[in-house]
Amino acid sequence: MSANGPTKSPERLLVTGAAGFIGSNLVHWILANRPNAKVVSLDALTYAGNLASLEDLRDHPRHRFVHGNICDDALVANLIDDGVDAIINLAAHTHVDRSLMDGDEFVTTNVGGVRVFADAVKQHPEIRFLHVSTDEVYGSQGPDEVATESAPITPNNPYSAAKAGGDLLALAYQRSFDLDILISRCGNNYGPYQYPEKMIPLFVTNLIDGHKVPLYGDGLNIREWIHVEDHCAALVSILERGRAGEVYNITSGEGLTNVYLTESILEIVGRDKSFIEYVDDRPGHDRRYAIDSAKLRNELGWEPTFQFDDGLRKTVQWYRDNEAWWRPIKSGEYRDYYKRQYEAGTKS
Ligand code: NAD
Ligand code: TDX
Repeated sequence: MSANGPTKSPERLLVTGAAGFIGSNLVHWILANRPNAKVVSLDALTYAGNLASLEDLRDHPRHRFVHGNICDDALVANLIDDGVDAIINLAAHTHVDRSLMDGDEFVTTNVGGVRVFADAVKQHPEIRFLHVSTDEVYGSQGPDEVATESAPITPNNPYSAAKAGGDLLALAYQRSFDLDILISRCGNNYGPYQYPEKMIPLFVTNLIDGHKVPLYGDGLNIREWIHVEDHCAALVSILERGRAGEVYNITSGEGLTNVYLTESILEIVGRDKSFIEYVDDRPGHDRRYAIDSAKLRNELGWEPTFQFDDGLRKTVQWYRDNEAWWRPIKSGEYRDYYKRQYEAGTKS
């Protein structure tokens, strides 16, 4: 691959965080849409990693699952020695509320894990490394602000600060050693296989079971929501045609308040507003995320395909049809779902 981007689709891919929400969707997307691609899925199977999300790929001839940690230099080196053209790094600790309780694993994986791959591609500069990041690194935007890729990095919670650290480290290695490293930054994803601690699957599954939904603060925080399949298509475009050293924002541009989103979910599931329970706000809760994806759209021709209302209906239906996927999760750790929020004592 040249510094101007690969000349053809990379065929031997290492996808990390592949048993998580976006990772499992991405592995399915690649195997379905890139008939020559072979995928090695690496995942530590933390609480958020679920092999059930890859179950149908168990005997797939172009897929192999490896249980392991991205912070393990020797394991990563061995996987690379097996033959890898490109790495897509999604492995991370991802839940903001958890990062507020204990930031340790966030720094270890979200910063330290990126260092492992940066050093690995320093030894193998022929490998393209796409590091998957988030709009949260730009911090909260004012009412009329929209962050482009050159906006200041001003994260406000331990999760996003650790993601920002990983981004900066990846970019520093790219510049220092002229490596084939790129970064994507996406808004909030929704769709199948999302762990029911995140807002949409938490609210949908609570409402299916007749439980209330905990809305933080005044509910007027704004997030831009994108269907996970649109994110996957964008990642593959960036991997195949993005320019080394560049950052690409990914967004649908559909910014919604949490109240609007909650009422949309209530309507689809068939519950009234009495199912909303306003609870204490998340500490440091970013008011509004808004990013500009003109670079991705103009340079690589990517466009989202899902219209939010339709994508949300399909997603609710997926959780209705796949109780066998989420019930085991909720019946254990999430039995007392919102009482656990801020169990470290920050919630009054
Ligand atoms: P997720 O929590 O559902 O999945 C993360 C996966 O990473 C899990 O399977 C977990 O087991 C694995 N993992 C964690 N630490 C690991 C380690 N040290 N080694 C190997 N595997 C490890 O998260 P997600 O929502 O699928 O997010 C994936 C990536 O996309 C993250 O990097 C996240 O920052 C980024 N992102 C997510 C969103 C979103 O809305 N979900 C938006 C933008 C960017
Ligand atoms: O119970 C809840 N009640 C509530 O009001 C939860 C879990 C969330 N919220 C609010 C907080 C946010 O304003 O809903 C919004 C969305 O919350 P999350 O689903 O936790 O997502 P967010 O904090 O925005 O971060 C997500 O998007 C960016 C992902 O978790 C990150 O991994 C990604 O980088």
